[in-house]
Amino acid sequence: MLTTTFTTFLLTLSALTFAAPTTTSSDSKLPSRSHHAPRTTHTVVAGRSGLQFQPDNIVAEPGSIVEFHFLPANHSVVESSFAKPCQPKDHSSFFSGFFPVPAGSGKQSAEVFQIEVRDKKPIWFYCAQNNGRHCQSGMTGVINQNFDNQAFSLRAHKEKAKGVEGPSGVQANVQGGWRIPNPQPQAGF
Ligand SMILES: *[C@@H]1O[C@H](CO)[C@@H](O)[C@H](O)[C@H]1NC(C)=O
Ligand SMILES: [Cu+2]
Repeated sequence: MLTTTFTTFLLTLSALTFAAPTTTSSDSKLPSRSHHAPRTTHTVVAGRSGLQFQPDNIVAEPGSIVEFHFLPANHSVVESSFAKPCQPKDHSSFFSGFFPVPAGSGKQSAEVFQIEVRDKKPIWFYCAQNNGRHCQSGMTGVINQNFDNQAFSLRAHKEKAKGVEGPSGVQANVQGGWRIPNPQPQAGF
């Protein structure tokens, strides 16, 4: 009798375990989306047609996602300020890490880096690859530029970046976003 009850208990337990919702590893790194409408995702490609992000001037609503894809050879994305290109804005600036992709492979990185846009303030970013001085050579961009003030335009920022003499800075660790398996490996080609 006792054994039967115990067996029933175990069966119930395993049924419950089975019924528990499963999450994929990529979902588990993202904030819960269950009570929101699907988010808009803006795709940005690093390294297509040379040292640039495409697009490099993005308008994105708060709550949307910007998803960086990386083509050959070895790019990254870091948040900077307008005034100091090629350097992390502060200790909390996002950093994707580097994405080495063999040149001529016809592929993009197996992972992407996503950030969430939290408000309408401009977000400046650059690639921190010093081998070839990517930031100084044009690999900078902005989300939600202030179009009313040309003193703070992407063009003005790129001019400043050209003049940066020292190397670009990185953060110690990947932070400020989600490095996840590439959900759209054809995006950007
Ligand atoms: C990619 O670039 C980073 C930064 O320059 C470097 O540390 C890393 O070794 C590079 N990886 C490859 C595979 O070239
Ligand atoms: Cu780069």
